[in-house]
Amino acid sequence: NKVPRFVKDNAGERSKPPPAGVRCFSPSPLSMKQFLDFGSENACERTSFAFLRHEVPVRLANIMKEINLLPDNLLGTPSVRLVQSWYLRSLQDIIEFKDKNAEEEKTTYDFTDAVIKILKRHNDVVPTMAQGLVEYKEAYGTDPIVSQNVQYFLDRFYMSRISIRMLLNQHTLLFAGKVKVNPAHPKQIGSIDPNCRVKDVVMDAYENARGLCDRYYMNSPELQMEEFHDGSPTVVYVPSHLYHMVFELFKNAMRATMEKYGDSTDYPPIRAQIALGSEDLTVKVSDRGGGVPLRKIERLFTYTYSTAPRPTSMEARAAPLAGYGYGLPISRLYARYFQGDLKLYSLEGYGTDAIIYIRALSTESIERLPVYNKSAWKHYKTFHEADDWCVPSKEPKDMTTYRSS
Ligand code: W6P
Repeated sequence: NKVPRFVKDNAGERSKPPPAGVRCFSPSPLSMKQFLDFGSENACERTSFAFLRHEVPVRLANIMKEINLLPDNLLGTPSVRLVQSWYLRSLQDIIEFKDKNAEEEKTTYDFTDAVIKILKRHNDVVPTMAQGLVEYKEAYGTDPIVSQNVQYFLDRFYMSRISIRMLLNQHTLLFAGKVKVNPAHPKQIGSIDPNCRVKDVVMDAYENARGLCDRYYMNSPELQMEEFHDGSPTVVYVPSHLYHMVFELFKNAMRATMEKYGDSTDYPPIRAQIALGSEDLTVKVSDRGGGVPLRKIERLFTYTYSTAPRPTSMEARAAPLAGYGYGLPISRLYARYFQGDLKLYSLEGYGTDAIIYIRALSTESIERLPVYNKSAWKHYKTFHEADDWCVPSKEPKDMTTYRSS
């Protein structure tokens, strides 16, 4: 074992549990309707500014408390330190506006400027955190307890990031230009489409995944699209989030199909089904790429499992469908962000169904946000005892012991 290189012991400070019930510092989840209201006629930049100058520091501070609970050796890696410094900077940048006069044009102008700077500063958080995990693994190897804590942390950390970027991005799209309408998407309210045609997004993602597949494998599976309704279902949703999810699913489905059928001339098509019910809008992407055994499904969503040194060679970069990376776990967070989910069901030896669940009703599409409290704190601090299920043994107990004669 190597000498720990990045240890800094501030565990005394960090082991204090959080105070109970300080509600004004808990994040406030927004509904789709509230997001749309910020973009409506009677809402203005000042309203958005007043909300964000409180809410953004709250969301930043909540997740910063959790960063501080990471194991010393991980928190001490240069990459995690760097990410931590970005969060501190951005928190300071926003807190600057605490006592500024919202009626002055300069204030709101400077604020929008600060928001843009923050979005840029945090652009590379995901690859940088991944690099931190690589640095940790190289120095200390892998450990199931740390891996479990990292999974818990990164799901919350990336969800927090998605939510903060959503807030900041809406503000810039609505108020950074002279007009509220986005010329590329005139019917959207910022990044939200009140009439998002799911089929169009699915088709677009398929075509783009297919382009990558064709380049890499010189061929690609067809798409078989099925809808079960007259007229194409629409939802109030963020099309770019839906695109991100289905694009990821198509890449995986195509890779599995191409790898299984190798050089054959035709491939089983990928099927996409879209269904709308009273509660759910469901998108199912099915492939016949041979499937994944149940034992290995969870790994597809595990950050520590998917963490490999970043491709540096041109060859590795050119492989567009290679490596699961963080695509699936982050896609699942996008689905969960507005109270949906993403699940994989596989039939090993045959193929895989990947299902995205989206809330059909915009009144139910409310941000799902992590909050730092005692229960979260316990997740990091709990001493992990032995599992309460037996370990299956390959060598069964010698049953002769129990012979009656
Ligand atoms: C596979 C593995 C996978 C992950 C996600 C989506 C589809 C598929 N197909 O074989």
